[in-house]
Amino acid sequence: MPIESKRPENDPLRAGRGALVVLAGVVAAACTAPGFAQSLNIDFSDLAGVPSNELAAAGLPGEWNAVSEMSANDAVSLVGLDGAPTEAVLSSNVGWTKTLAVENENTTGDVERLLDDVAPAGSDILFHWRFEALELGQYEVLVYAWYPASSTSRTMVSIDPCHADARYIGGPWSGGFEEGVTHSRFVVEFTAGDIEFCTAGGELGSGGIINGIQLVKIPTGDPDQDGDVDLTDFSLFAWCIAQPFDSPAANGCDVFDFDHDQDLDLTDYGAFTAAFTGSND
Ligand SMILES: [Ca+2]
Ligand SMILES: [Ca+2]
Ligand SMILES: [Ca+2]
Ligand SMILES: [Ca+2]
Repeated sequence: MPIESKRPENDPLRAGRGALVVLAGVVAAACTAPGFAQSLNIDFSDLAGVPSNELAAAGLPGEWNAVSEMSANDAVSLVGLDGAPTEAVLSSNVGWTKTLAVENENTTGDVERLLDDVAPAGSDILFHWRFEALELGQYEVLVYAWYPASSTSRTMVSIDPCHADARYIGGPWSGGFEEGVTHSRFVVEFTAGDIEFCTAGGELGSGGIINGIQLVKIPTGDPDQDGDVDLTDFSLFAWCIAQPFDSPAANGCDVFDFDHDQDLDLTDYGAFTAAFTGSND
């Protein structure tokens, strides 16, 4: 069931970090690294290239999984943003082996490597795309379905249940990634089973396409995933804030990076305290 969520505004207040690090030092020795957060980038087709890990698109920067063919219902293994293997897999109910590259004059570099090549995503039949073995939690699901050859073409994207809440993605290039034009954005809670979304042609008989997918795990402040944000979680926050700041994802600390700016600072601390519920026990 899709639910809405709101990100905190990006407002880095790095000046407060020193005090937090001191606090972190008190509890760091008692804690070990959590290994939770899980966000993923997927680029379909390497004909126009595969984006570098600098490209955030509408999600987060990091390694892009290159997927240039799929067999029906066969699971494709995925790496995380740090390039390390994850348990997560992607499958499609329809197999495909051919992809298409189309040069669009408005796109260059990493943007072109993501958008100027496409995989098929259904015509008047639905493609069911399924992520499994994800970590539990809330995710943004960003589905890129911008056809570089035509500003009038549309691809239907909908999320489970696959006939509800359909979006029709496409349109003239507006200078950057734009929800509704280059991609659709859904927020879903993953509790068990899978996250499934569907694609098809935007009009009966026309072909749908897909450029890529990003999953962005939404920070909860609850790394032990027991449904509360309490002092146990705080001790992990304190451990995390003492870690090198360029890699919260690598440490599994991005569960606390509420503003998704790849650091942990006073902004994230403020969001953490706002999320604090106390123990459920
Ligand atoms: Ca590509
Ligand atoms: Ca281009
Ligand atoms: Ca907790
Ligand atoms: Ca942050």
